[in-house]
Amino acid sequence: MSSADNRRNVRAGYRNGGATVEGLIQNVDFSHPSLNDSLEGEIQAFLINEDQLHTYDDLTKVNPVTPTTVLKCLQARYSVKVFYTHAGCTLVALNPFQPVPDLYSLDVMKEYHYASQPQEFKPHIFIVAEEAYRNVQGQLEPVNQSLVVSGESGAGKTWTSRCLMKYYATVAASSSVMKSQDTVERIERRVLDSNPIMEAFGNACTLRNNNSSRFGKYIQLQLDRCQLLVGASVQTYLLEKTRVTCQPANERNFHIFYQMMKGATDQQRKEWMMSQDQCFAWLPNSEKTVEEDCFDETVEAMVHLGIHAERQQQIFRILAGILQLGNVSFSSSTDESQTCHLSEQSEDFLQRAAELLCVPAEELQTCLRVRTLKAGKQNVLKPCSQAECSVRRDCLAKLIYAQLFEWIVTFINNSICADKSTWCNFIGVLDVYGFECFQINNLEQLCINYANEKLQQHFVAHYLRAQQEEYVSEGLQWSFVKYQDNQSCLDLIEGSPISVFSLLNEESRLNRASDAKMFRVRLEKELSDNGNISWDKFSKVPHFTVAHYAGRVNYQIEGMVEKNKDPVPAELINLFEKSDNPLLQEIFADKKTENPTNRGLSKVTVVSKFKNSLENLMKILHTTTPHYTRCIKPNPDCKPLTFKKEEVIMQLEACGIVETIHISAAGFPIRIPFQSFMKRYGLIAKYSKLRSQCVDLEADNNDALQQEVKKLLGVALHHLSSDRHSSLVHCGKTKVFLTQAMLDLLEDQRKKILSRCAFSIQCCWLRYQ
Ligand code: AOV
Ligand code: MG
Repeated sequence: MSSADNRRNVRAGYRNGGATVEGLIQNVDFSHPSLNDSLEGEIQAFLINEDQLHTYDDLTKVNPVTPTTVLKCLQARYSVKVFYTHAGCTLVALNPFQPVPDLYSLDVMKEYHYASQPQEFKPHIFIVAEEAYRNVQGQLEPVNQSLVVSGESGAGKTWTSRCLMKYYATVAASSSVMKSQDTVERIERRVLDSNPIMEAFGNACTLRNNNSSRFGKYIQLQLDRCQLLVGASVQTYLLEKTRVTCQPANERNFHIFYQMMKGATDQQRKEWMMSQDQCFAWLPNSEKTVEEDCFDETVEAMVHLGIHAERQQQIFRILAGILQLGNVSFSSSTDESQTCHLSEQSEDFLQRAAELLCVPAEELQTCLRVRTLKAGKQNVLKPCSQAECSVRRDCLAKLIYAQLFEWIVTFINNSICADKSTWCNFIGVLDVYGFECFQINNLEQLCINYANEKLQQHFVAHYLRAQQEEYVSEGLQWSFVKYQDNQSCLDLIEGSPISVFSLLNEESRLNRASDAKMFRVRLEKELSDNGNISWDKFSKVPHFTVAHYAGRVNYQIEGMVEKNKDPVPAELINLFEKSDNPLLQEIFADKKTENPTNRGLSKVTVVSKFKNSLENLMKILHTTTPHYTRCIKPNPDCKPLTFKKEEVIMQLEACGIVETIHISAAGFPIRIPFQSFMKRYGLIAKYSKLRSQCVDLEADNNDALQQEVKKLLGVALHHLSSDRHSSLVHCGKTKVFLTQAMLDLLEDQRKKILSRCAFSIQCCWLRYQ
């Protein structure tokens, strides 16, 4: 092409599409030296070198990949205070158990957010955050994202989720927010403030974690067309409400009660009838102080979210009422009627509870002590035994607390959720309770561990299985990496027709007197051929053991059926919907609509409800692009900077990290359909000096497209041997499969062409003028 032609084309370029660089370069010929020679260094195999282990920021670079080498690498990094490491598609986060100065500062956020290639920076949770954020907009098409944070109890999931939310509240906020640290406000502020409230009401100090989440949550951060955060919505999962009335040894009740005890003013104490030296049966270990005992922060967050002072008073009076109720005890009667009485001092506590909960004391007492049975059209009153009275008292407290929690979550949602017309995509952050195995485990742990099995299955299905199956269906040469599939454990727990849940539900419906015994007998009889369940034949305590992906857990059967039924006496609902506390009235009115039979028994069992809510969650997750972060707890005692190999290796093995690394290392994590691929990278062939290889961007059928893609790849990789091609990129039947190195290479070439074009145009333009 003559330079005059060239100048003409430049002029035409300006006229036809001068607004974009690509418009400018139409038909302009640029000959330039070979585009790339930088790749060689990037793709060399890393052989294990012990001194350098801490420098490997992606475990796929460790060679060979074995549990031992991976462990060594993580340990080496931990010892030099590097807490994040990539493992292919997953990010491994080791818990430092101490604040790490400046790791999460505004400056660091900016660094990752404004980087052209954040992946080139040190591994960090902000890389995952930024990747999801850029994905929403989509190089190819916008798609919702999910950040799935998993790991055992105390591993750092909630901490990580908070970091993620803070990141988005900063980078996705209006531009002024990026300027200084503490100006996160308006909707961003409210979204962040939902955390301290939900944690105050839903977290507690357990043996594993001083701030253990006792509920699961999935928060969807809503983004508008400009990628700005305009709102959020929270979905919560099964609050462990038994904790209100029964705290395992050396554990505590929910934080909010201790916050009130410690943070109330004298005036508030008086109003809530709690003197400083009063002991509450349901507040064990109150001498223990944890970081989360921060009443002012909770109240401040409530104010920001719009829970006004009067409402707050109603909430705190309800909580104070629950504490008084916990001090009410019953003694059995010696007379014939078998009614039981309030034990000494309990009169006082009951009076106070009634006053705080705004119901008549007499009626409250009757509700706790007398059951109303329906006999035809008549009501028959039946006095309760001592044990029954206690059960009714506990049931009332749990019901009030759970309803209050639900009310708070709904309030938060009303306060932070944006109008559907204002947002178009979301980034979901999932933080559920981690895998738990205590000395005594019951229905709560079964549900928690079941939720973790579900998440593991999502990971296995999405990543380990789907990725490999796609390779095969696209005709790639691939030998399957074996991985631990947890389907059989899930079948055991939730499958049909017979599973632990189905038998539990059946026993709950049958309402037999000796349900624990019967449940155990049926489990043994009907599930004995499932390899994931076993029994210790010599144990006297009815139990069963489940082999979960993360370890074996012994579940106690006693009490399980009753917990699953979760009965609510109708008398209690009737009494509380008449309470003079407007909030109680409201939440009990809701309960009544939910339970219109008025028989007091919830028709839906706890496990059925939980299973449904998890299935809905999985459906949402399947429609999003997931990003996985695996939090690892480096030692069981939550000690700062302490790395216990046995602990870590168990967690790595349980979540299949080694298999993930194998698949990631050998695989092609990026896949782009032919058409989209040509659209983005076609110009590499078009403006290459290898003119003979110029590709046809208009190819319209799949075979032709495949041919053009192959040509394009030939151009992009012309300086590499064909062996190298196959380790970097594969042309499937409908998609191109790429490694990150290959994607970087293509992006690099594309960028070089575009900038060279821009430069040449400028030169031509100047000459032309
Ligand atoms: P979890 O959410 O995974 O457990 P958390 O997120 O509550 O665990 O973490 C436990 C504790 O570890 C936190 O309270 C912090 O003290 C500390 N921690 C975690 N991550 C970091 C970090 N990146 N930097 C500093 N400290 C950290 V549970 O909810 O129990 O499953 O039910
Ligand atoms: Mg947590």
